[in-house]
Amino acid sequence: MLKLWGRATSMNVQKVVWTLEEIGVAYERVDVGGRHGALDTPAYITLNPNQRIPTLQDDGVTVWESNAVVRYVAARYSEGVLWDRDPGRRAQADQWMDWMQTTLFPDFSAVFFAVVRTSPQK
Ligand SMILES: N[C@@H](CCC(=O)N[C@@H](CS)C(=O)NCC(=O)O)C(=O)O
Repeated sequence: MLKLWGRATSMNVQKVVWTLEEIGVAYERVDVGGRHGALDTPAYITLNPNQRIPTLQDDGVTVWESNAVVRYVAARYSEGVLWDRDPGRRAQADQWMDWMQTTLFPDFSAVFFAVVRTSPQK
């Protein structure tokens, strides 16, 4: 069965979970990262040398980097639905995924950590 490594509170894990649930493919999620730790174990580093989540294992294939994982799952299990056969239409999804990761997120994360993850006293 497909195995997804990463705590449920991670937005990068959540985007993979969302994709898997939309497709309806069976998977097992393993809590690692955050308070669960384990990202610095030799076994996990073998899977993902970045020591980050998510990481996906599927039938001999290991994929890390959340957008790559989403694309892999869509291509493998949802061809013609989430994985559009038309490259032009697929590029529309790709551009927003990559925009979020590379353009929006760096600015958004500064605000998020300052406002949501920092105590009011600080
Ligand atoms: N660009 C990477 C970012 C991965 C990332 O930074 N993941 C965070 C969680 S959102 C992480 O691993 N944090 C360490 C931890 O949870 O312990 C991706 O999209 O997969």
